[in-house]
Amino acid sequence: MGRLVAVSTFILLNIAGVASRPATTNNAMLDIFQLQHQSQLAKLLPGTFNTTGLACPSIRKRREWRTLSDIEKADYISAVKCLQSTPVKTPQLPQVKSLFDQFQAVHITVADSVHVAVCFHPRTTFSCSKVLSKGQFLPWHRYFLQVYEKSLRDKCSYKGDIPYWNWSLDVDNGKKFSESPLFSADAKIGFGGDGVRGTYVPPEDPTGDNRIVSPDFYHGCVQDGAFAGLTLQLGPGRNVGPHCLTRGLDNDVAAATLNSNSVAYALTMPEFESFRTEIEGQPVMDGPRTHDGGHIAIGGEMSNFYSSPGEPLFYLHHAHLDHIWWKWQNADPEKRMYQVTGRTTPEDDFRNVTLEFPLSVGQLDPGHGARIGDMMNIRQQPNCYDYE
Ligand SMILES: *[C@@H]1O[C@H](CO)[C@@H](O)[C@H](O)[C@H]1NC(C)=O
Ligand SMILES: *[C@@H]1O[C@H](CO)[C@@H](O)[C@H](O)[C@H]1NC(C)=O
Ligand SMILES: *[C@@H]1O[C@H](CO)[C@@H](O)[C@H](O)[C@H]1NC(C)=O
Ligand SMILES: [Cu+2]
Repeated sequence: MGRLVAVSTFILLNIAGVASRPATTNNAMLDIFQLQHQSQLAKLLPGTFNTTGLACPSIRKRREWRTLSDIEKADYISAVKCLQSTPVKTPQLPQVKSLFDQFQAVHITVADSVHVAVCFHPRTTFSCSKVLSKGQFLPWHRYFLQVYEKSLRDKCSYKGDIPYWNWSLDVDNGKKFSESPLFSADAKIGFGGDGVRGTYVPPEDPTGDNRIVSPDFYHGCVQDGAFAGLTLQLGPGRNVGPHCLTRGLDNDVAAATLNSNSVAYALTMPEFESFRTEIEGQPVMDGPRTHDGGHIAIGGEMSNFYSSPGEPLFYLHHAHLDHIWWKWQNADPEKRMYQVTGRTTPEDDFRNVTLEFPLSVGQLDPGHGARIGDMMNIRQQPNCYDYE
């Protein structure tokens, strides 16, 4: 039950007391702090969409994983494997070897700007009482997922959409999360199961810079399913160096955070401000909620604040969060469709985000970018998708 108490790895504030282990030699810290600063990001964003609000020629439908046929599941998984072997011309970080790595690298680069603002970094100047999450969290991930979906289609001939994972189906009525069909060991249509104990030792993180909490979150390498033997170049945290995809499933965290009641409760929030914090979880909330609960329940790479997109399930988890946000928007579209709030930075002179606020996905969409306003209505351009 340790992961439900106070502070999770996903938003970890204080690393003191983590068991010491020999440092792994192939890991070196990346110094990317400069890039994370919002004013730097703004400079990288000359372009935005000019079609926002126009009607869509057609609207694609994202579907729940288990409603896909076995052929559709296999197509999705082979497209992801194709991303994992597609080279990139302009790597976001020098260690990037594939387009799949590139997505992870971009998330590592911007995580401090798009997730919670936390006082963990030794070079930050604001005080630890300013632990507040950022308004761009949901819109940024909406953009990131669409860029991922476009890469699957444009570079890997995928014809479908990103599936979403309604994990409530796996935890309601006393079911065990670890028995979800998504963790199937099938090499064509399964994402594989828990990490195998004794196959992985997480790197040391004495300063807490990488937010690797405890070896308990890293049971070991995933050794079955379609991603058995996957080698990641980035992570965990901002460490770099080849390592396996890790997991550490936790049924208790899943049961507590991913059930239908938790989602229904979030949907009762009257304002974007309370909705987004209820979804995102710690450290604004006193314990994990659906967003961080899903990250923590899968554990391993997925539980890491920076490097979580190294976990192929990241995209299905975030698609469902996007789905829930869309449900919330649609419950009162007049008021909620374009409602955004939340700090832009943790400093005292913060602004709330506005619809003009820039979102960057770095080298995944160089010289371009989106504004929050471009991402609000998924049934209009430039988005053109919906959920069923
Ligand atoms: C958007 O910009 C592109 C070029 O940047 C241009 O070709 C296109 O016509 C513009 N569309 C609209 C609706 O203004
Ligand atoms: C997810 O599944 C639960 C449990 O069956 C269901 O109640 C809920 O409506 C589903 N969520 C969405 C957003 O479709
Ligand atoms: C930001 O938005 C919140 C929630 O709507 C509001 O209470 C607060 O006054 C706003 N702060 C600033 C600086 O605009
Ligand atoms: Cu994220």
